[in-house]
Amino acid sequence: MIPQYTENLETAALTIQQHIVDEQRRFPGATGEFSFLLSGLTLATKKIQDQVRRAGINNILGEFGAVNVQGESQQILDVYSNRVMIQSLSSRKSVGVIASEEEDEARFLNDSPEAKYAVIFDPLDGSSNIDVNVSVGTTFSIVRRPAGATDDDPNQWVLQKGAKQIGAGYVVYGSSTVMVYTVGNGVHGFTLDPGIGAFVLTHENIRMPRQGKSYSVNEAYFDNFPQHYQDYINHLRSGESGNYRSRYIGSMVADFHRTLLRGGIFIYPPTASHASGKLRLLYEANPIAMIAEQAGGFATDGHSRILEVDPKEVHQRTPLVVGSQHEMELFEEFAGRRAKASSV
Ligand code: P6P
Repeated sequence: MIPQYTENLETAALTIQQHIVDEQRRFPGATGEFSFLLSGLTLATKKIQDQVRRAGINNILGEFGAVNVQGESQQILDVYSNRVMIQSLSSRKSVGVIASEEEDEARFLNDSPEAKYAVIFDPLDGSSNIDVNVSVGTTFSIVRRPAGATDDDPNQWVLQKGAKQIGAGYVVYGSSTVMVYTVGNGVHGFTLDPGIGAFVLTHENIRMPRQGKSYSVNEAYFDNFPQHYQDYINHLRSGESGNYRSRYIGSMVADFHRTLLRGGIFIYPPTASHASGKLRLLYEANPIAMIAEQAGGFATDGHSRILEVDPKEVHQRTPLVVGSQHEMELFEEFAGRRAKASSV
């Protein structure tokens, strides 16, 4: 019996622009500027995916020949993606401030009176994987200009707890290009339809399964993990909580997207080379944490809820433990055992 291909015309035709307009209605007094902001992000990521998909053809692979503020060698696509994000957001007068993994500091983008949002993003996370055709991603976080913010310090706009985000999301450039976003009303996924050049609704109201079947961590650093991380991972390996398998792509957005859809846990612990974790709080952990919680999961830095961490600087790093309720509750138990052990 050949399964009949049945296109669900209703959802396939619902574009992200239409969805955003519907969601916009949740913001009292919003005048369409938030929708226009989000459309800037969808436009930018369509341009980025166009280059990512042709990276080996259009001679855009490899190193740019500069080092970013993180001390990491910038890939040509990092620089391109950053420019595209800034260019798209520059035409959104509601965006007053941007911060980017590829920019040394947060900066003002528009000084228009309508400027009320800051957008914080990693234009191309995992870009070193592109040369070997592994999925990469873009992450973004949107916050409102806080009351009392002055017009001379962009950090006042961006250094806010993740709980203050009014929107967050990512695009994973994988076997297909999928944008996942939330504005606090559930999590929704859209797949780019190359035929019409639009993101169309394919994953409405995503819910993270209560328990998954995989854990995701770079086991090469296992011996450097804090003890309770090692004990937790050994427990998952033991089969006592189920037959877990290990899945690790080395591209946070891809590893998290699998965790969001299938459940399980993604962990980037403190390591010898990154004692505070490798991932950045503002534009990697925070958007991922908002998505996870909106989908019924949870995210911590190993001790505290990610969305309650008070940022001190734009490129601040953090450990990240994010996943399904079951795996996260189990991790808390192991963290608690460590806390008890260290207090004796
Ligand atoms: P490691 C990619 O470089 C990245 O920032 C994340 O996307 C990914 O989760 C992590 O680093 C991988 O780091 O140390 O496992 O190679």
